[in-house]
Amino acid sequence: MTLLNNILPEARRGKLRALLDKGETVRVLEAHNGLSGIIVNNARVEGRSDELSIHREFDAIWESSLTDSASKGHPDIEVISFDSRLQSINEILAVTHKPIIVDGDTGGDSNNFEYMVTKLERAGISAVIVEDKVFPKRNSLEPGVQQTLEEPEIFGQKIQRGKSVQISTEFMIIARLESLIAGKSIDDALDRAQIYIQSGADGIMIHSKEKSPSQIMEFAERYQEMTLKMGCDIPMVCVPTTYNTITENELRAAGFRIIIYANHLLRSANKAMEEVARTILLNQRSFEVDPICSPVREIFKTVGFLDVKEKDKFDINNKNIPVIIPAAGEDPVLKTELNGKPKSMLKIAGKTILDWQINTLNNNNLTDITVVTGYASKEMKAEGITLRENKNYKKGSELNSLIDAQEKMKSGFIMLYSDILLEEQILAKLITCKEDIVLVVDNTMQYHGPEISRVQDLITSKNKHQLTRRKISFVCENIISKIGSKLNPETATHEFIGLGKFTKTGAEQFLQTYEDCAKNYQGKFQEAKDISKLKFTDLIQEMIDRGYAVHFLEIHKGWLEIHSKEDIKLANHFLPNS
Ligand code: SPV
Ligand code: MG
Repeated sequence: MTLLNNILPEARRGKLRALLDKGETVRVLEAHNGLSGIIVNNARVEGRSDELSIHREFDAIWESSLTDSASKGHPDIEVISFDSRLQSINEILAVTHKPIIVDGDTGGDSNNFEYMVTKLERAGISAVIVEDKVFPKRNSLEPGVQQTLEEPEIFGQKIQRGKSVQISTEFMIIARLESLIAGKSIDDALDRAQIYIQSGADGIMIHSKEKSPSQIMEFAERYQEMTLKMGCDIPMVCVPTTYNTITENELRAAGFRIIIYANHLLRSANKAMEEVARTILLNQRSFEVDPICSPVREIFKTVGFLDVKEKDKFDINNKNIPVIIPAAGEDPVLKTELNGKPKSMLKIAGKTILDWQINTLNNNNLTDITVVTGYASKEMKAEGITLRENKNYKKGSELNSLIDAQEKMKSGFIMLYSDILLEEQILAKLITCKEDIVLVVDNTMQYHGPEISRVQDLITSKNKHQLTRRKISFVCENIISKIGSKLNPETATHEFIGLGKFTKTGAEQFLQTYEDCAKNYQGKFQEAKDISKLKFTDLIQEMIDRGYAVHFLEIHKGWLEIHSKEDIKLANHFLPNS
């Protein structure tokens, strides 16, 4: 259900009359449930056709008895109860804002019809079309069906009774002439039209199942002469299902004011569904039907699920902190393995690094993921993420890519390097940390010593690390005093794993420090040879130097980084093949 089309009954009901009063010809399309209602409501074509600029929409929705019954698997013989019809009508009302014309069938007897009018008017329906057949009617389109017409005086009284119970001046009761369907003459139809107008009908619908529009056109001409003589202007309605080569302009010229396409969304859906069912049976899989199916995401968009996803991000209970993965750089070491692709696209145990990361993040309910691309950005592919391109990735470092996504930082964020794989519990722990800036660091080096074979981002804990067996503390002492790749491994206490969390305040402090450095400094800065090459760890060190508290979350193993062929081998060994 989309909330975007929400409208109150009072605001919708009068829209049909207003259009007619403005002299517009009202174009109407059938809907039989909420989804088809949204489609009618939102459909539009814009652009140029035959040198003319066009903007077209449907003006109103037809709630058809044929398609409502058919979508419930029933014939159109008034066997679907009014309550069930009302259920479908309510579904459509809930997701649309355009005026709705309800197909009231025969309306039952006059008492039944009074209840129908009351309920429809209260719900915000603009008009009901009621046909002059005897209950229970048969659909009008099938040849060889016996059609029994009501006595015109009795039907006229039904219209009067309906008009007598409506409260607003906006609601319309349109009388539908079935003379031509029942094989009677145009004269019969005109005589009936006169009686129905005198009974208070707000509109007259003439129905025909001929392939040619000639009957309808003759009726229209004579109807206009008749109403002119009667001194009234009662709009004429048509349903060009069988005589469908005639254009809207021609019908308009003939005096029709409401044109109803009465069943086309259900018929098209039926055809597509049959084809899809047969094609799956033939191929014993669904791949072949994809081109004739809407993508699931399109349905999500139509029914408002994507709006819900957006709103969830700002929900007070939401722990869905935006995640930024700077992944723009070109990897100099794994060139052969990558074959022109970004490192995130490297496959480990059957899945790309990025897909592993998305999986881990999603399993922690982190779904707002932005990946900043640069090198071979067109090759970066994954579902359920937002991609941003940092065109200047060659000039800066991963910090520039991170800053590129700064609009995602406003309410706090998580930063994850693009080449690390980690166990889910590490993120789960990080999410619960309350401090403004928390970096995840590994303490393995305290047991095995530093690795000299590779460049590591190291940290030194502010409080001297004690290698005692047991320790307890009620104040958070995990504060970083030094961070960088050039720290003395002998005095460093931990390795930074490339994962950190910033609250709203932490993000503000981070961005302010960055802006100040970028604006006011030049040349060598922290470990960077030039301020333009400032790395994430350099900026963090600068923040520490300026007095901001940068905390760490200590872990022991549970993560891997992919920097070399050996790392790939190790990761393939540890991760389950997917
Ligand atoms: C409907 O759509 O249910 C109609 C129009 O009443 S018709 O099916 O042509 O009778
Ligand atoms: Mg009908």
